[in-house]
Amino acid sequence: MKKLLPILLCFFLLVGVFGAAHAQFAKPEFAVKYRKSVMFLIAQHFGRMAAMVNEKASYNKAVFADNAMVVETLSRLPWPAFMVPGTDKGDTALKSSAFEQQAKFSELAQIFEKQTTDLVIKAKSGEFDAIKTQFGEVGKSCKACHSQFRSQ
Ligand code: ASC
Repeated sequence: MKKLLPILLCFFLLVGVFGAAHAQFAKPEFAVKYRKSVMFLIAQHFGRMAAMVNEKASYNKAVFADNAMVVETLSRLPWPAFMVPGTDKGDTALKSSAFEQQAKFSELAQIFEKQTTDLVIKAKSGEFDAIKTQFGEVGKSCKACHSQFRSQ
């Protein structure tokens, strides 16, 4: 047992480091489904805000803020699901380069998260011009990651 202990410790440490992302999903396909589901929801709520920003729907402070809070919450969710080995193949737009540039990937993810938090702050102020500007910043942070790591 004394000899086994360091081996076991090493094993759990390695699983902890490399297995962290995919340990959250029973199957790799679930990770793909999970991140697509989150991105679908983000796009739905982003679209509802876009309609108000583009004056295709009337601006309602509470409704806008609710959507902004939903996007802020969702923005925290999908990242581990992108880092599951092997899920850059098949029915996904994820570029393999995301695995090689994990630091860049997570930097862009964190910028997006921060921009969504700033949008919530602006949304609660109800200042439409500031909201519009910040909504644009959120959009830019979506694009920055998509243009680098999404193939379509
Ligand atoms: C969306 C969506 C994107 C982003 C992007 C923001 O709703 O599907 O890819 O927003 O257009 O710039």
